[in-house]
Amino acid sequence: MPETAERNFKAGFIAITGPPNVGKSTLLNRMIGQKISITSRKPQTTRNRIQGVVNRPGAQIVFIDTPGIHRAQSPLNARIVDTALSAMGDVDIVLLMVDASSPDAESEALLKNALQRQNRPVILALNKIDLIPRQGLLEMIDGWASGYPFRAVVPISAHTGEQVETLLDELIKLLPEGSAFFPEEHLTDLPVRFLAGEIVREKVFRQTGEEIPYAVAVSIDLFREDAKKPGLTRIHATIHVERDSQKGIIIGKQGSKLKRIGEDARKEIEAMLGSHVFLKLYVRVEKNWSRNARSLTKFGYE
Ligand SMILES: Nc1nc2c(ncn2[C@@H]2O[C@H](COP(=O)(O)OP(=O)(O)OP(=O)(O)O)[C@@H](O)[C@H]2O)c(=O)[nH]1
Ligand SMILES: [Mg+2]
Repeated sequence: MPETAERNFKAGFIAITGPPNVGKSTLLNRMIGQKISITSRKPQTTRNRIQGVVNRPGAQIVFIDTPGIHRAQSPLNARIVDTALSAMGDVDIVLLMVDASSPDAESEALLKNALQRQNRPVILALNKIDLIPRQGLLEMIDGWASGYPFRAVVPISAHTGEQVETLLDELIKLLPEGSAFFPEEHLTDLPVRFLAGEIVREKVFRQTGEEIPYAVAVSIDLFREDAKKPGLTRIHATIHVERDSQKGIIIGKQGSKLKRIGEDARKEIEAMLGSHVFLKLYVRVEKNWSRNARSLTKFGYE
């Protein structure tokens, strides 16, 4: 009998949900031990469901990292929030994460509301405890625990890793018994082509100011191994923006910004693929794509 079919083995699906920017993707990457979900200081970095598989002795957890829940104003954000809310419907357990160092009352209220409408067990993670004094922590835990019947409340730091294994233990306790869904080496169901596009989008998020990231979508137009040079992958990606002025900002003075974005992305894609990469970036204006239903679908925001 394979190890994963042992009696008492536990396996199940857990959605990581919470307001934007609280550290959901950082936690997923830390638990997996590899970066599969892009992160940045800006809210609304994650736009799709990102599936990542975590194996521990006796258990396999399939995590679904989701976009941050907030009161969406734009059509793009409305789709993104729908994606996040619907992920909660398909899982065994919900992991709600909030930022202990910076409460977001409006999004937290939205989330409590959404949680009350479904009857899945919920565990609360209070993240970023590395940023706050320890004295207030107990009071904060009590405050949250009195407002909702969480199955556990665990203060953590996704950044330093503090208490992350404790959180995993609490989650595993609630998992249903069953055999593993995936072989151990399977970390994600995301194709490398999608991940490459996400890495480019992350570099744009990290290297541009306030408004640009939200106007950006990335498509991969070519992704193939060079026929003449084994070990070299050729990738062409297009950064779509909404206006000419945004195109100028992404390209930068004499192409300097685009060059930096390309270099950073290439290094990370090379590490992911374990091969050399030739990355060619294009910038294209697609007027108001984020308000257009067809463009949203085209760029993968279902
Ligand atoms: N100090 C500190 N920073 C953290 C911690 N966890 C995440 N961060 C930072 O918080 C920012 C947001 O992290 P993300 O993981 O992108 O947050 P998210 O919840 O996935 O955000 P969205 O996808 O936009 O909803 C990044 O700059 C992270 O480095 C933590 O435990 N401590
Ligand atoms: Mg995220």
